[in-house]
Amino acid sequence: MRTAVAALAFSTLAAGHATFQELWVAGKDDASTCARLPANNNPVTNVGSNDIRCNVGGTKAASAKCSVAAGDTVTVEMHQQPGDRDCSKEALGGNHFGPVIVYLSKVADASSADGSSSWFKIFEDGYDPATKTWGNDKLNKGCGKQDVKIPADIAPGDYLLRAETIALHTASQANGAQFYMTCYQLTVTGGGSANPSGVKFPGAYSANDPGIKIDIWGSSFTEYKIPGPAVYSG
Ligand SMILES: [Cu+2]
Repeated sequence: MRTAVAALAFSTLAAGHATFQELWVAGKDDASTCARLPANNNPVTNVGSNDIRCNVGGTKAASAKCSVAAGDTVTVEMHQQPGDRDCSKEALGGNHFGPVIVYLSKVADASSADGSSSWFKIFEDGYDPATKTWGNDKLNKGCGKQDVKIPADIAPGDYLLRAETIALHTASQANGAQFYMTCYQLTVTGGGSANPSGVKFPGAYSANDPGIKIDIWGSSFTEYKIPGPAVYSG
């Protein structure tokens, strides 16, 4: 949400909205080859919908799976418009403040998995009250990119990686939080035998979670509780 005038002017263009659309593996740009690109850049707002798994259109297979060694770092990349990686533009538009969260789910085949399997969290960045910085402020400063370490001890095989940011600027209203997520198709090599327990989508989030229904603008806002389970770091 921007000013009223801007909101009117840009309402049909979904101003500020964005999608995670590229993936880097250990510093190599795999572009969008393994990203299940969402149908558009609008948010999901119903945490009880299956769209909360991999976004609208997110059951459609990507063209490939990205191969990543357990213990390596991947980088998810978000932009407002498909294929527009211009670093002078904000990744997610003004005021869409909120956390960045990343999950993995072990699946039989990352090309056909529907996201109904269980998800464990491998990264989260919420809000730093000392600097008043949100996780997605860092996306905006860093050309839409967020580094995430794949745990070194997880079992090899196919996974879906679910990258998410939640915009909280209107989250004081019921169902006002905006969820932006993309699933990436991975094949993890090496690793160990860990198979971390996880959560289901829908189910992991409730519309009334303190990190989902929240007024981030009021004077009572001082800290932020990131929704979902604890991070599994291996
Ligand atoms: Cu918005």
